[in-house]
Order: sequence, then structure tokens, then C-alpha cells
Amino acid sequence: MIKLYRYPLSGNAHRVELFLSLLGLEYSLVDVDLLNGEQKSESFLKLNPFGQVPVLDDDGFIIYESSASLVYLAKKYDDGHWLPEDAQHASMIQQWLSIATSRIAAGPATARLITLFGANHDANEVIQRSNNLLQVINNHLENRIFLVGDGPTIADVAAYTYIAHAPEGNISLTPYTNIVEWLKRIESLKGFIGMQKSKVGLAA
Ligand SMILES: N[C@@H](CCC(=O)N[C@@H](CS)C(=O)NCC(=O)O)C(=O)O
Repeated sequence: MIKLYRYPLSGNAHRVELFLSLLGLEYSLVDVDLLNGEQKSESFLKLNPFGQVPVLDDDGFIIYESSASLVYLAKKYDDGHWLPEDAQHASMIQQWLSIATSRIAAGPATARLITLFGANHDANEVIQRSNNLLQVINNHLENRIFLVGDGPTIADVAAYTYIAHAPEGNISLTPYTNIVEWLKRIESLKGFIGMQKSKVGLAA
């Protein structure tokens, strides 16, 4: 049985839940109370010594990085569509997994941490950094349907959530028309599930 430890507003957890759903797998969700520090409890630290969600538990096999969880699920439960193995596709997918946990985490995900959870960062600087990143991604998506190759891959799943929720961090997606179309393409995939929207954040 697959279990996903998550927090409903965690984009890192949502990536994994989205992929479970896109693969049509059965899974159960375990909510971790991040606001009250449950992720740092002794029992949770046994699952993830870094004290964070998501944690994926597949019949006792534990993974605690969202990108690694996507790789695991694709390799175990898919026939190669979501993670093609040839050198070019595999390396380009790895490139976007890295961007998701570095530049996207430091950009739109951090902007949202400021508005939703009062994280202590310079909002203007984070928003500027996010816009620089979104421009690069928007350029990349010119004449492309998905981030890598001709079909959806785990690169799209990894990048989706925090870009879709950028407006909650006061980052408008309106100027990034290629990104807006790409988001719609992901949202129309069979099995797509969104992340709960927050009430804060102002940008369209
Ligand atoms: N690199 C990790 C990041 C995980 C992460 O930042 N989790 C956040 C929620 S989105 C968390 O658990 N924060 C609570 C804490 O750090 O105490 C991943 O991709 O899974």
C-alpha cells in the first residue's frame, strides 16, 4: 500500500500526490501538522531525518525528496513514458528536476512562503528572481508543448505546482503566455488533481 505523508498546502507534497493520481495508483494520504511542528517529532524524524514533507512510503520503502519520489514512481509503476531512459531525455528531465528543487524553490515557492506563512525574506528580491526564472521558462516553452520531448514527463510534474501557485506569492503569470498554456495542458491530463488554493496572494 502506498502512503503519502503531506501537508495540504505543501507544493513539494502536491507534486508527488499529482503524479500518484496521474499514474492512476491507489494511495492514502497522511496529513502532517506542519504548523504545530509534527514534522520534527521523534516518530516523524524516523521517516525523514530532515523533518519535512513529503515522505512516500511504498510498502515500507521510504523516500523523502519529492523529485526522488517522482523518479521512483515512474520507474516502478510506469512503462517509460513519464521518464524516458535515452541519454537526451533522461538528462533533460534531470535538469528540470534540479531546477524544480533549486530555482523554483528559491523563486515562486519562496514568494508563496512569504505571503502564506510570513517567511522572513525580501519579497521584492524574491519576486524579481521569480520573474527572471519565469521568463526563461516561458522562452523555453516557445514552440514546445511540454518541458522535455513531445509528451508529459516527470519534469512537468516537478515544475507544475509552484509555478501554477505563483500568484499566491504575488507573482502574476499573465505576461507568461507560453507558461499559461503549458499549465492548462497539464491540468487537462487524465488524473490531474490540483492543490488547495490559499486565500492570500493578489496577482492574477
Ligand atoms: N527538497 C525537499 C523540500 C521539502 C520541503 O521543503 N518541505 C516543506 C513543505 S513544502 C516542509 O516540510 N517544511 C516544514 C519544515 O521545514 O519544518 C523536497 O523536494 O521534498
